[in-house]
Amino acid sequence: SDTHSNGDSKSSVKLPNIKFTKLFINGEFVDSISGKTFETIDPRTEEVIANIAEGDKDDIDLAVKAARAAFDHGPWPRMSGSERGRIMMKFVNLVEENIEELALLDAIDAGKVLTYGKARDIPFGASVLRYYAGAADKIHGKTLKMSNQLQGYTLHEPIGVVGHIIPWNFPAGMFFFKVSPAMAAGCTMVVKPAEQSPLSALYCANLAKLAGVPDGVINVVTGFGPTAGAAISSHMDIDCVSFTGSSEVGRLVMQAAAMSNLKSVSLELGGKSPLIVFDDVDVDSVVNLALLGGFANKGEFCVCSSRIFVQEGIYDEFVTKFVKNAKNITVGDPFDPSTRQGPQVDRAQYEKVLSYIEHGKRQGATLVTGGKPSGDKGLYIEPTIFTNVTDDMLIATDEIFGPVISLFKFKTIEEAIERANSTRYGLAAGIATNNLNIANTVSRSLRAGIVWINCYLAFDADGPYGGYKLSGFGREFGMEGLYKYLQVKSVVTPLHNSPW
Ligand code: TXE
Repeated sequence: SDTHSNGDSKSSVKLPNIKFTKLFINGEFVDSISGKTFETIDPRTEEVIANIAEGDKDDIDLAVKAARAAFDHGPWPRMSGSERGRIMMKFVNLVEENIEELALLDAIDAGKVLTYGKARDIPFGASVLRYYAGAADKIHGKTLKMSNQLQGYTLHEPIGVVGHIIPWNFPAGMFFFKVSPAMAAGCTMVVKPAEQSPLSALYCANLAKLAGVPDGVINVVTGFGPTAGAAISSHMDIDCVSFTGSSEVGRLVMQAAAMSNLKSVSLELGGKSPLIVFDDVDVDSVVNLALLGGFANKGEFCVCSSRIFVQEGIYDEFVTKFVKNAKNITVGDPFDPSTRQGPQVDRAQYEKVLSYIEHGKRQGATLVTGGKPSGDKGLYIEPTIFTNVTDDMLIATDEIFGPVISLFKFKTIEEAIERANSTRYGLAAGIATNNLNIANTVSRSLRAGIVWINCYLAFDADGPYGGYKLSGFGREFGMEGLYKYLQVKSVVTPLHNSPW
């Protein structure tokens, strides 16, 4: 198609230099104990980018030992918050000097559009690290005026050794979302990047070392979910696991945590987020918002507005404009500056998306644009839109995690709220209206962890977000994002004349 860019300017494309392919344990890059490696694949071509050390249970054990020693005896949890913050700021500065390199790694490893990586993903990851660097010396408890002539205070202590299991849709960004609050809290950690996209986390580990983060504070073990990932969730010496990924694996993680040492768990899982468009809006601008919300990062975004509800008065106009603009999205090589949508991350995801498209057609939805692979090689899929979708079709109920949007027509506010909420998930939602009362009423009624009014994907390091229902629990960003890495201890003392 004329909107597929093949990256013909290949000779001028700068590809990343792959420097780090080994596990990062106790401040050193090491081979896996088994000596095994796995291939990480370039989704533009399905060719091998590099062989990566394949960590499994034994390597996780080694990394946990390093993290435990750094927690029990190392300087990190013992230094003042401001000292930790100072080291984290050095880390941020290095990240900001390496924005291009990190964006290049995520582009080749996960098919993420380079220009967006440089302008948005990596700078946002850095802003999260900077936010928590600034929070590190603002962690404090309360004084408690108790009954019975007692007084108390609370101490907020780091929870201990944290396991972070991260997905592939925002490899570098997610690394910072996870490690930053845990670092500020004074925790030490083991990070397991997704097997599809291990490169940027290893690169970040090296930046942490250069910034002076003590050995053992951040360990990165690359490997597969059922081996390295499961070794984290079932580990007896990890105090907290923070997971982002599928709801299915989220259940396994929680089960393993329960059956091992009852480590605390936070889960950021899938979504099927609604965007509700009321008929008082300026259609052109909301069409652009909806394109962003629905197709950003090729739909590989847990908060994607994959269900768009449009009020009947503007429905036809909205559909026409939305489809026209979706057709203009340039799909192609993520290194090409004209590209807006890169390839799906791997063959499994690509096939999952195409099979949902088939379901949609088979169940009787109307395919209005897209619906098939884009280009003749690589894992590209055309931006796809369905209308005449009923709320119970698979394309309306399941997280597709690809560039596939369903459009629905609604009449009343009540109907919109009810249908928007009729999902197993509850991660994000959007409302487009100029009516303040409608915006406030609907935002209160939606069962979702973040509601965007007249914007979408408007994330900020200061704004907590996370799941309701099957989208998980626990919050990321903001001070709420820090609390899961802290234990609260009450210290109680009698006053003079206390019966104690
Ligand atoms: O996820 P997995 P997959 C959704 C999205 C996608 C689907 C499947 O719908 O299509 O999940 O993607 C590790 N114990 N999201 O299969 O398997 C794994 O190695 C411990 C939404 O890639 O959940 C990786 O590091 N860990 C999402 C991480 O879990 C295990 C982002 C996520 O992979 C494990 C990604 C196990 N038994 C997918 N099995 C979001 N919320 O943004 C796997 N892992």
